[in-house]
Amino acid sequence: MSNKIIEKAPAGAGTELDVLIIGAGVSGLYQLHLMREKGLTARICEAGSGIGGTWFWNRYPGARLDSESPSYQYLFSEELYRNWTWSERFATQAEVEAWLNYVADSLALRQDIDLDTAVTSAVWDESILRWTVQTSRGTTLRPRFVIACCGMLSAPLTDQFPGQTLFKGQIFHTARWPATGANLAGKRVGVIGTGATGIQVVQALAPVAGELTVFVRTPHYALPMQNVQYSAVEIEAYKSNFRALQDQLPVSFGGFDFAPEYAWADLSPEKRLEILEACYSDGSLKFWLASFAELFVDEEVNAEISAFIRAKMRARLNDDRLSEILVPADYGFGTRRVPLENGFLEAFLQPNVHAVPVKSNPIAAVTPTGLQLADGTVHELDAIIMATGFDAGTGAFARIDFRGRDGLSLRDHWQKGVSTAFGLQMNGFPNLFMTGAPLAPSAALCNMPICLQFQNEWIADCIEHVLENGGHVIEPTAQIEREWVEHHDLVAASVLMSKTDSWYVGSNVAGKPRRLLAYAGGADAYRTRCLEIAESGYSGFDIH
Ligand code: N01
Repeated sequence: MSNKIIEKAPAGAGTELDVLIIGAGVSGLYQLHLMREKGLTARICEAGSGIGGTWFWNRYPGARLDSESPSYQYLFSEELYRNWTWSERFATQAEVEAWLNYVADSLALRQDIDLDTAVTSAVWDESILRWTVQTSRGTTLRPRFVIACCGMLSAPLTDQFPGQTLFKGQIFHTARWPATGANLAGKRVGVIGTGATGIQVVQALAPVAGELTVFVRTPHYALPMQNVQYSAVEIEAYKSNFRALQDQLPVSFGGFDFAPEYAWADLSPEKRLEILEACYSDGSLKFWLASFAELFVDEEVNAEISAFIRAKMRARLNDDRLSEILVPADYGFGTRRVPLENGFLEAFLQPNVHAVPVKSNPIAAVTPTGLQLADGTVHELDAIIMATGFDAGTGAFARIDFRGRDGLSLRDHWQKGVSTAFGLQMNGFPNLFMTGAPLAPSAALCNMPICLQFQNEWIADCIEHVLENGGHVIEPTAQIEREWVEHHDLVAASVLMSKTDSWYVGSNVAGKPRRLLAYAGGADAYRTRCLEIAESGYSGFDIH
C-alpha cells in the first residue's frame, strides 16, 4: 500500500510567503500540512539537519517515549495512522524519528522544508504588515504570518560549569548528541542530572560503561515502565482503536486515553491501595495522571501517594545509603514531571555504577580530567554527559530575536514575566503564532501531539478567518492576554507543582521569573475556551 496521501502539494518557495513556520518537529510538520490545505504558501525553517525536532536532537542512549506509541499520534488521518506500525508500547527515539520522516514523506512535506536553517531574527514591519525574517544561511524571508513551532524543551542548558572547554575527554549534552553516536564502552562516564533524560541515559549505559558515576542533586520518583514488543494481534488491535482515540483524546484532560475514575475521599484505605497497585502495575503514566486527581492539589493525599512510591523504591534498592541518595524526600510525587524508567534503580546495584550526591557538595568545575566538587574531591572521567535539561517554554522562542510592534523585544517582554494569550499569541506581536509555548497545556502538561494538533488547527482556522474576512493582521488585545494570565495564575495557585522547584516553574534557570509554564486547567477546558473564542469571531483579538 502506498504511503503517499498527497501526491502533489504547492511549493512555497520565494521570499514573500504567506506563512513561515519555525521548526520541523511534531507541530511544525502538521502546521505545514494544514497551511497547504488552506491553499497558503508556507515553508518551514529548521535548525537541525534532519526532520523530527525533539526526536531529531535527543538521540542520546536510551531515549524513548513515555507516552504510549499508539496515542502519541496525529489523529487527522486514519490512513496515515494505519500505514505506520509501532513495534513496541513505548517506542525508541529512532522509531519516533523514523515515524516523523514517514509523515513528512507521506504528506510530501520535504520540498517546503529548509534544513540547517535556523531563524535568527524576526522583525515586524508595520509599513508592509509582514515579518522580516533572517536565517543563519543569510537569507531573508517576508512572510505575512510566522508560526513558531520551536518546541517546549529545545533550548538545552549546555554551558553550566566553569572549565568545560578544558576537559580533555568527551563532553556531551544529551540534546546535542552526535548523529554518529558515541563509543562509551568500557569508559569512565559521568552523568550529571537525574531527570527524565538522565534516568534513561543511566539505565542504558549501566551495562556498557566501564564505570558510570551519576551525580545526583535532586532525585526523581521512579515509576517502572512496562514495555512490550507488539505481536501482530496487538498491532491490529491498537490500529482498530483509531476512531476511539480520535473521538476521546482531543477532549480529554491530558490527551491520554485514561483519566481518574475514583475520588480518594470516597474510598476506604484498602480500596485506595488496590487502585494504586493496579495503576502502578500498568507501567505507564496512568499512575501519575489517572490514579487520583487529588494528588495534584491535596497535600495530604499527595503525601500518602508519595509514601507509596518511596516504599516501592526503597524495597527495590534494599540499601540505606542508596535510598538516602536516590529516593526523593523533600517534594511530593507528581509535582515535577514524572518519567517512566526501566531498571534505573537496579542499575545502581551493579558494582560499576556509583551514585554521588551533589546537593550539599555541589559540582564546582570541570577539570581537564574530570569533575571537581566543592569540597575538592575530583572524579576522574573519560566522558561527561550533561543531562542538565532545558530553558523550557520560553528558551527556544527567546533565542530568536523577535521584535514586535515598535521594536518590542520578546526577550525583554518575557524577562518581566512570562505572558501569552492562550499560549497562542501575544499582544504587541501581530501575526505571530506559537505552539508549545507557555501558558497552554501543550507546554508539557499533555500528551504533546494531541495538544499541539489542537493548537495547529486553531491557528490554521484563525488565519483562514482573518484572510477570508479581508483582514491583514491579528493580535490579541492587552486585556484578553492579561485576563488569560490571571486565569492561568489562579489555576496554577491551586496545584502543588507550582510550589515545587523544577523546569515547570522556570526555577532551573537563574534569573527566570517564576510562573508555572503549562496551563494546569486541563486540555479539555483549554480547548473549550479557545473554540469559544473562534466561534465568537475571535473576540478579544484585534483583526484589521
Ligand atoms: O531535564 P530536567 P531532562 N548540578 O530539568 C540536574 C522531557 N523528556 O532533560 O533537579 C547537578 O528534568 C537537575 O538537578 P535539579 C520531560 O518532559 C521526556 O531530564 O535541578 N545537577 C536534574 O536532575 C522532562 O521533564 C522524555 O536539582 C544539575 C537534571 O539535571 C523534560 O524533557 C525523556 C545541575 C535536569 O533534569 C526535561 O528532562 C527525556 C547542576 N549544576 C526528557 N544542573 C520522554 O520519555 C542541572 N542538574 C518522552
